[in-house]
Amino acid sequence: MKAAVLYERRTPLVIEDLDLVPPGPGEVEVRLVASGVCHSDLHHVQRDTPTVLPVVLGHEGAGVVSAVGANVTRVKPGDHVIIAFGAKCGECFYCVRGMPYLCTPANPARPRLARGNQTINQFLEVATYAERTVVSEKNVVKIRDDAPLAVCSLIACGVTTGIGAVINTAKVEPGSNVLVIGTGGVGLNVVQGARLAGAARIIAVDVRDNKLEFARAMGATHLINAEKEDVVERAKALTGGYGVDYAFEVIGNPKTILQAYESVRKGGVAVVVGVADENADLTFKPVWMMRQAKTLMGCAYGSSRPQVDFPKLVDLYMEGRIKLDELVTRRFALDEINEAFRAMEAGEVARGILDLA
Ligand code: PAD
Ligand code: ZN
Repeated sequence: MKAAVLYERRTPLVIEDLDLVPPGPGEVEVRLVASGVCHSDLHHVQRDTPTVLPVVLGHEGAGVVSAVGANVTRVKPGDHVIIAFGAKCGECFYCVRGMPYLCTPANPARPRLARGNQTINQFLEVATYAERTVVSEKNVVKIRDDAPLAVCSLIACGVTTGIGAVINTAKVEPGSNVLVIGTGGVGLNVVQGARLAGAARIIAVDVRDNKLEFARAMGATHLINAEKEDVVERAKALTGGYGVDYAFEVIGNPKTILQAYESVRKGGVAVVVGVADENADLTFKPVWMMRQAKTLMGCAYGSSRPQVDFPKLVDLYMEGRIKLDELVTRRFALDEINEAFRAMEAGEVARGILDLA
């Protein structure tokens, strides 16, 4: 089966024919229909990260179960599933406390991909830039058959992370003023999460006007182009001089994390969704923490519980309460993955998806 392999940092992914193991006990094989292209994948191409190469990237996938191993009870062949990334053991310190997004399993998953004698790793235990994948049954979430699988792939990361950051992590109350810095594939979902939560002002910040227009379509009430205006000053001016109740940083840049923190009012909350470089540092004056009683918090995977949250998000989409189709501004074939990365970096797309079926 074909998959996109990263052999070396800062080089293009290579489309290869790989061997995929048949599903073992507790594992399932999924024929992928689509995978969203997330900036988190590109980070591992461009940055030095702990991810071990060679690796098949991709972590925003959905498809149809094609085979199941022994003792699998959660799904059967033919079921439509969205694949949750990262270990989801269900038994570790974090999983039993309802925080599967922090799962720290006792044992790593077995190798499932190879090219001849060479083992190829699965990014985040899912590897969705491929025609098929084998994952733990704990990583698949069955969804209703009438939901279009291709756009539902976005629920595997961007949608769940963005909406989850608002609803689960920050718990934004109706009437709040919300700032979203970086309105790409994930940030646009923070915008629609804020709309869903009943936020009053939803102030979108980006450096590109086309991204700000996407943000308007997702529910932003005010737009700030950070290249042309001072973000902190504008955020304060739009909130009676106080600052916003909640700010979300969805880029992964220490400068914009600080901007988020400075834009919130006393007692407000700044949430870091963006993934910063491994070696990045952030300096700020801790006296603010007390004097202004602000909170700076992190958000992994929208603090989500995929088995609970994915089907709910699918229902919200099917009822017209959240938008997915509008996020998909371009579709690519698997062998166009490097072009999909380029388009994302150039800011041309809201979210790109790979059609894999
Ligand atoms: P994206 O490239 O689609 O969006 C990033 C956006 O930020 C683009 O619209 C840029 O124009 C904009 N931008 C860049 N620099 C600035 C700036 N200085 N000021 C304002 N806007 C700017 O990426 P994405 O939405 O796929 O991912 C965004 C980040 O979120 C990235 O770091 C990714 O790794 C992270 C992420 N985190 C989680 C999580 O669990 N916390 C999940 C998924 C993605
Ligand atoms: Zn992602």
